[in-house]
Amino acid sequence: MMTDHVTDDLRRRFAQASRVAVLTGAGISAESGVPTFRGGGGATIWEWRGKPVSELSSAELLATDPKLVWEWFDHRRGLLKDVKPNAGHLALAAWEKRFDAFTLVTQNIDGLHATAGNREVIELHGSLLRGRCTRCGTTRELPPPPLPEMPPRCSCGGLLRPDVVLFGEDLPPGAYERATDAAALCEIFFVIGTSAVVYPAAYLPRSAKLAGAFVIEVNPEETDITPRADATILGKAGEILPQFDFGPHKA
Ligand code: BJW
Ligand code: ZN
Repeated sequence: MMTDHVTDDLRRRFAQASRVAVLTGAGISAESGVPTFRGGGGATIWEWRGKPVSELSSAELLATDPKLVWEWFDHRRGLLKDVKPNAGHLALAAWEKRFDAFTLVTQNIDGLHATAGNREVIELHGSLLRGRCTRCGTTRELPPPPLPEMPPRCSCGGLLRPDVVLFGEDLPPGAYERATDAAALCEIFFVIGTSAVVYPAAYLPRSAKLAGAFVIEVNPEETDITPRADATILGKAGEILPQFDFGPHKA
């Protein structure tokens, strides 16, 4: 089913559910002004300093030119400086309070779900706001950009790397497992603002569907998930998500 607004049937299902899981991607932050990776109408980062994102965010480049990779991430952190959560993020923060079981899984590294008020966020691809020591493994909050030291170091003397998951790297321990558990147990699975081409995140809506969840996609464009979703709402997250309300079924 394809629609451009939240229908009464979707609103009723939502109001009656008690277990909800959500997967978000770059599209949810688009209305806050954060560029997406692969289209969707707004600003999109394809390349920076003449290199494509796939090369910049790669383990190969990190091994050969960590300074350049840090400059790329520092540039991205600079873009986030004045960015605020939008109505889509805020709706998800309200959902967390409301449902008996609510799991928010994000591919985003911008930290905006936490800023919006979600207390538990499974960050599949890590965070732009943290570094991780390549010697002792400690993660630490980074100072605001620009970084004074490039590449930055841990107090143990080891080099820090961005605490993000680059192509070909494993996801943070346990993160994907917790996400698949939520996908298997939920009644409604939302896929919001993701092109769903990056794995293993893109398996989550598929596994939720196989486990019997009702899958609702929110995206201004059709994606690979659209033919598999029970409903696709063609629209912007910040406009669509606040249209879901909880109805009278719970006090
Ligand atoms: C709106 C909107 C609005 C606009 N409202 N919506 C199985 C099959 C095939 C390949 C693989 C596979 N398993 C693993 C792979 C390899 C690889 C992969 O998936 N490659 C594919 C690209 C082919 N995956 C990996 O390497 C992963 N690791 C892994 O699997 O480890 C195990 C392993 C190790 C070694 C060997 C083999 C296996 C790791 C993936 C890490 C991805 N990292 C990135 C970069 C992070 C750092 C950085 O930011 O630079 O994460 S890639 C990039 O894409 C970023 C994103 O999180 C990710 C997903 O993008 P997302 O969020 O979907 O954004 P967009 O831009 O694509 O889409 C935006 C959407 O929003 C659009 O649809 C718009 O329409 C929509 N939109 N405005 C709502 N207002
Ligand atoms: Zn260290």
